[in-house]
Amino acid sequence: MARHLITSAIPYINGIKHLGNLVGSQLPADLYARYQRARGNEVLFLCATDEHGTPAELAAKKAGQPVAEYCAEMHAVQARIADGFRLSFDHFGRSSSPHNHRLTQHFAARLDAEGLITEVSETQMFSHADGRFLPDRYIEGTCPNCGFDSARGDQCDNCTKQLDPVDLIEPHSTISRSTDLEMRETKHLYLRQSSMKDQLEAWIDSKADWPLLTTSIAKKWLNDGDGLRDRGITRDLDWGIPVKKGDEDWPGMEGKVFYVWFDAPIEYIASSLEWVDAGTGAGVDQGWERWWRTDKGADDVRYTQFMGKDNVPFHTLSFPATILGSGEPWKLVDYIKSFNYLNYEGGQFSTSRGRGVFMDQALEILPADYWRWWLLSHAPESSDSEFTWENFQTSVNKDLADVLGNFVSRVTKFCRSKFGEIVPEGGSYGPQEETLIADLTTRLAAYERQMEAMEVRKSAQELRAIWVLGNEYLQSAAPWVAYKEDPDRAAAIVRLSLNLIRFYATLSSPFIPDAAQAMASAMPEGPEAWPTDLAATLNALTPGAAFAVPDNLFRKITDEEVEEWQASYAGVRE
Ligand code: B3M
Ligand code: ZN
Repeated sequence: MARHLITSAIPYINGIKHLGNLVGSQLPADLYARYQRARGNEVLFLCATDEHGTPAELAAKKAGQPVAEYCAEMHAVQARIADGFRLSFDHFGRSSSPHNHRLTQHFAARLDAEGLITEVSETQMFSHADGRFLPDRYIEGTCPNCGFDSARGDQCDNCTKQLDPVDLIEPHSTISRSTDLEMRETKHLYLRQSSMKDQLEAWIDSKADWPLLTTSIAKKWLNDGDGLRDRGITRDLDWGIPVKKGDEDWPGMEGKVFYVWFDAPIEYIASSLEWVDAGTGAGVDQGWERWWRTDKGADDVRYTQFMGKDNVPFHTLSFPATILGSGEPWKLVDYIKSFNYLNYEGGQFSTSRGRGVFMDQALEILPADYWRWWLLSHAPESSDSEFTWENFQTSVNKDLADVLGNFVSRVTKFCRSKFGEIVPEGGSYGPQEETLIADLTTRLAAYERQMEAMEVRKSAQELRAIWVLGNEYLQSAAPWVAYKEDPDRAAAIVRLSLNLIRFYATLSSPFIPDAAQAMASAMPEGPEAWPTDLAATLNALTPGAAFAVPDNLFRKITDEEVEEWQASYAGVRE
C-alpha cells in the first residue's frame, strides 16, 4: 500500500472563491486523493485557509469586523462550501492556528541558526494619509516588468513576477488611494535564498518528470536570478504571526509579523497537527510525523502539491528554501501539478468585479457533480481554458445526461419492466460480452495511466469513453429485441449492464462522487473495490438479488436557463 500526502494551495480567507480558483488547485487535488483512496492507498489530503497578510486585513476592514472574527467566520463559510463540492480533505485547517504560529517561529529560528537570515535596514513606502507603512496589497501601481497597471506590492497578477512595493511605478495606497508616499527606514528580516541557488537548482533539475508549466516557471525565476533575490520575510502589520525566534523574542523585531507567504506553506505541515488534534482521521494514532519527517518514516511517502501557476515560484523556490535551509529532515514535495487560468465568457473571472460564477452561487444553481465534471474535463492544463454557459450546457447534457445518466436509466427501467427489480437470472455471456470486456480492460488501463499521471482532462476523456462503450454495447445487443425471441439472452445482457453500472460507480467516484454513490447504492452488493479482473467484476452481482431503480442521475440544462445565467453572472456582485 502506497502512502500519498496531497496538499492543495490554501485559499485566501478574503471571500468566496470562483470556479477558476477551484479548478486550479482544490478540485484536481480532490480528484487525485479520491482516486488514490479508491485504489486502496493510504492518503492524507490537507488544505486550509490562508488567513494572514494584507488580503485578510483589507477584507475584514471592508466587512467592518475585527480581523480575527472575520477570519473565523469566513473559515466556516469556506469549509461549508468545500463540503458542498465534496472536497474530501482529511483536514481543512487555518494558517492562524497555534500550531502554525509555533512551527513558523520554529522554522525562523532554525533558518537563523543556519545563518540564512539577515537583518536589513530598508526603505519602505510610508503613507502620510494612512499613517502607516504600506506592505504588499496595501499598495498598487504599474508593473515594472510587464506594464500591467494594477500590480500589487508583492506580485504582479498579470505576469506572476514577485515584486517589492518599492518596485512599482506610480504607486498609490489601496486604503486611501493616496499617492502622498514617502520612503522611510524600517528593519526587516531577509531569507538569504540567493545563497541556496545551487542547491535549489539541482533539486529542480532532478525533477525531470514534472509538468513543463511547473519547471519552466521555476527555471525562469532561477535563471533570472530573480526569484532568488533574498526576500523579506517580515512585515509591519498588526495581524499575523509575531516575529519570534522559536519561543524567544527577536530583538529589533517587536511589533512585526512574518510575511504571509512565509507562514502559508508551513500551514501544510501545521494542518496535519490540527488534524491530529481534531482526532477525526484514520491513522491519527500513528501521528503526523510519519507524513512529514523523513527520519520518522516519511521517506516512503509520495507528496504531491496542486496549485495555480501564480503560486509556483513560492512552492518551487521559497518554501523549499525554508525546508532545506532548516537543516532538519522535513519531507520535500515530490511532484508539483500546476494549472493555467480558467477564463469566463471571453474575459477573466474577477473577484473584485464579481464577474463569473463563485463557488456558493454554483451550488445554488446545480449540484456539485455537474460542476466537478465540467471543470475537471476542461481543466486548464496545457493552456488557459474558458468557461462558457453553452459549453457547460453541452457537456452536461451530452456526457452526463445522454451518455451516463441515460444508460443507467434505460438499463434499470427496462429490467424492471421485464424482469422486475432483481438481477435477472438465466442466459450466459457470449462473444459480444467477451469483446466488450476486452475493450473495457484496455480502456481501464488507459484511464488508470492518465489518473496516475494526473492528466486531468485525458482522464475525463478516458472515463467518458468507458461510459460510451456501455451505451454502444446496449444499443447493439438490444435486449428489447432479444427479449421477444430469447428472454434468457435478454437476461444475460441486462445482467451484464447492471454490473456495468456498479463498475461505473467505482470508476466515476473521483469525478462525480454523489452520482457514483447513487449508482453503487442502487445495486444489491453496494460499492465494489477497484476492479482488477473485469470478467469477474462484470459477473459480480448475484442473480436473483434485488436492486432499486435510482432516480434520474442528471437533468438537462435548457436554453432558457443558459440565457438567464449568462445575464445573471456577467458581474457585478454585491
Ligand atoms: N493563498 C494564493 C492563492 O490562494 C495563496 C496560496 C497559498 S499556498 C501556501 O492563490
Ligand atoms: Zn507584470
